[in-house]
Amino acid sequence: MTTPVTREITPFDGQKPGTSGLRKKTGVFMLEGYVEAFVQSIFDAIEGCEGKTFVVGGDGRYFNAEAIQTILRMAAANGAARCIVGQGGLLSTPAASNLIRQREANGGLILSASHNPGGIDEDFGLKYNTANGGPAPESVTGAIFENTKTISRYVTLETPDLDLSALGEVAPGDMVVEVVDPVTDYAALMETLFDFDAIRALLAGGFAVKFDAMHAVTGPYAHEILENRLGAPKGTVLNGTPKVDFGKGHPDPNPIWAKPLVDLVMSEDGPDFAAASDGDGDRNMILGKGVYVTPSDSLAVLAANAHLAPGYARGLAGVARSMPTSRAADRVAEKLGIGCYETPTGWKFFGNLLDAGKATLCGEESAGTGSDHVREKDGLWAVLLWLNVLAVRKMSVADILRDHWQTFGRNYYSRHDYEAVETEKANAVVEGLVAKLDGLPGTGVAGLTVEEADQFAYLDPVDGSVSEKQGLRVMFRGGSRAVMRLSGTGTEGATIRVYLERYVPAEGDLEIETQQALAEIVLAVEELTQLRAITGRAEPDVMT
Ligand code: VG1
Ligand code: CO
Repeated sequence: MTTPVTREITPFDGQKPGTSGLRKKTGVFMLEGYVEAFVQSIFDAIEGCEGKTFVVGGDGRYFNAEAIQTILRMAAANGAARCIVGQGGLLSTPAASNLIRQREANGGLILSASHNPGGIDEDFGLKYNTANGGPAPESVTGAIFENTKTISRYVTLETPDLDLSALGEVAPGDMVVEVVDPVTDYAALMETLFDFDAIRALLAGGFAVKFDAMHAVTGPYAHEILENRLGAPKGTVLNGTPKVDFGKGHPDPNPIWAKPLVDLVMSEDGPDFAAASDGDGDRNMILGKGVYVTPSDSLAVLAANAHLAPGYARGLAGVARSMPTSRAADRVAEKLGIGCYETPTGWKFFGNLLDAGKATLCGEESAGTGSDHVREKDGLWAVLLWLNVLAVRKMSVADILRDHWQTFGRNYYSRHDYEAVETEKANAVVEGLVAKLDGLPGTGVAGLTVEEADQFAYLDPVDGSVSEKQGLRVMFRGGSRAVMRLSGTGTEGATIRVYLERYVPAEGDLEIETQQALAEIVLAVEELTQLRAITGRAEPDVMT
């Protein structure tokens, strides 16, 4: 039946979008009516679907295929004109962002819980992106959440599942579903930004590369771009076939979850360059022979070298980073004489800066880097920009890093995560520090002196909107800093993130082991927050 039917429904608690859309245990998303309640709340928040075009796709995790069918039926019943869907329901987050922009769609629904594990007992997620290709801003996610509290009906069709395995158009009701190759348009965009000939020559000269797709969505993209178009040998892409459970791993490109790749580059005969991406393809980890590049350093190095790639040859308008990201990029922006912006965590805050032409490159300490080519962070894009820079500078990754530090100084940096902490305890840690902030400036902690302490609030320079309570900052004399905030992407208890940074100028010691360089700040954080005492955790679960 292609006549829309209206079904009654009662609201679900907690359908509140977090840092990047709604994330819950897969079993929660599978509750009868759960996806429907959230999707109808989205459609109502954007004033309906009549005549609109949406891009729909996901990272291929468990329940991706079923949720897409639900969304397509509802979009058709709500009057949408067209949905552009990746073949097999697959689209990386940056590729979805690109399609929204290229096809001038009204928005997109992206199914992903990103770096969180997938499977029936793991995590699922859904987020809405607006017409600029970027994650919906807080005004929209707020309206969606308000709708979820009172939703009483949804509209759908009673049609069988569509076959999304073949390219072409199908029509459930009056809406056209266009199944597209998920890779083609994205790969074409990459060719406009980078010097593929130079990268091809680098690879042909024996420069060895490994890319770990972590059994997630970037596999097909990396096979096509790195192996087919750039001529890297077969086997360059590891774990390149997307699996619904990501091979039971955490598709999180960091030294913990991508340890085999890190071990490989640290070995005698390891590759010259290696990288990994996450579940939905928007994150990246960069490694060189013998070195791990922190995401904060990666942003700074890319900002300093982007002009070497054709797409950025005109130079950068500005650089933006999330507040917890190290201030290494700020030093580059200062030297280049370009704008520098500090935003709250989450890519949605970069959208206005990119749209207004204020920032060209953006980055987050959580392995996210991107540019104004789309409105999401982009894992493979970062890999290609690095390769382009390496092809032009003809230096090793380690030498490029060393050269960078010798020019700008080094921002030693690490993030310590305490995961699945009981919510009450996590709140007690945060509230304890909040209560102290005002009295901290001028006091001594674990041998350091506090210069400033505050709760970060962001005034968007483009639309004037204000976002408060975006993390606690303690700045120490000499340029060190500790930041603390609670994660907005977890699905179990609370995750406390502690971000540690220490600046050493170019003439100082640039070769200290990172955790050792930050040890004093760790002690200061404990003295200030009693985090480990309150949570009973002796160690962080993850250090990146
Ligand atoms: C985390 C990261 C943040 C990132 C977000 C979404 O958020 O810290 O930098 O933008 O994940 O990335 P939180 O609130 O857990 O710290 V992804 O690749 O999960 O879409
Ligand atoms: Co992601």
